[in-house]
Amino acid sequence: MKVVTGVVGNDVHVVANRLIDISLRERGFEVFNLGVNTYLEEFLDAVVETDADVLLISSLNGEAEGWCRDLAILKSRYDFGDVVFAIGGNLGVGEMNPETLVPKYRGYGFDLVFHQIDLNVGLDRLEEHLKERGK
Ligand code: B12
Repeated sequence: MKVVTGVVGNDVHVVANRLIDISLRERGFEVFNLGVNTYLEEFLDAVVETDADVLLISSLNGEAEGWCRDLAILKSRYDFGDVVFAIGGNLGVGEMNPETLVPKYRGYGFDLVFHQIDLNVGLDRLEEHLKERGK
């Protein structure tokens, strides 16, 4: 299964991105890692070009909201079929409440939202979600 991943916007925090790359490969995914400082449009282009099953975005510096709020608009411009859209890391500034953050990101068009969630817990949930979708 193919996954496009990277860190959104003007975010240079690269360590998590390396760990995500390694962890996804160990779980058997084919990984297209766009690295840090990646714009939402570039992620969506890569999903189309690679025919990916999953887009997994990271954000660590707290600015994802600004970079991701147009996801639904961009998604409406192309038929992404059953691509799973996931985001994780530090999705707000400071210790923001997941009860407000998660619905907000779901409203932007993300299927899975992992605010300050352990990477392996998140990847387990991603795999469960893919199974539920029959993938
Ligand atoms: C190292 C570091 C930097 C380095 C980055 C170097 C580099 N090239 O990577 C430098 C000094 C450049 C930096 C800069 C900044 N940083 Co900084 N940085 C850190 C620090 C100390 C460690 C980050 C790290 O590598 N952690 C190790 C990795 C393994 O852990 P992680 O990043 O948390 O990722 C894990 C999880 O988040 C999760 N995860 C991540 N993505 C995803 C995705 C999914 C789907 C899932 C399931 C899980 C998941 O899994 C990862 C692995 O366990 C943290 C504080 C901290 N102790 O975490 C602050 C921190 C991330 N930085 C912060 C900030 C604010 C900044 C700056 C804005 C500071 C400034 N005013 O300039 C700038 C932003 C620069 C930019 N344009 O992005 C804040 C973010 C606050 C927030 N979001 O609420 C933090 C939390 C510090 C703080 N407590 O305030 N930073």
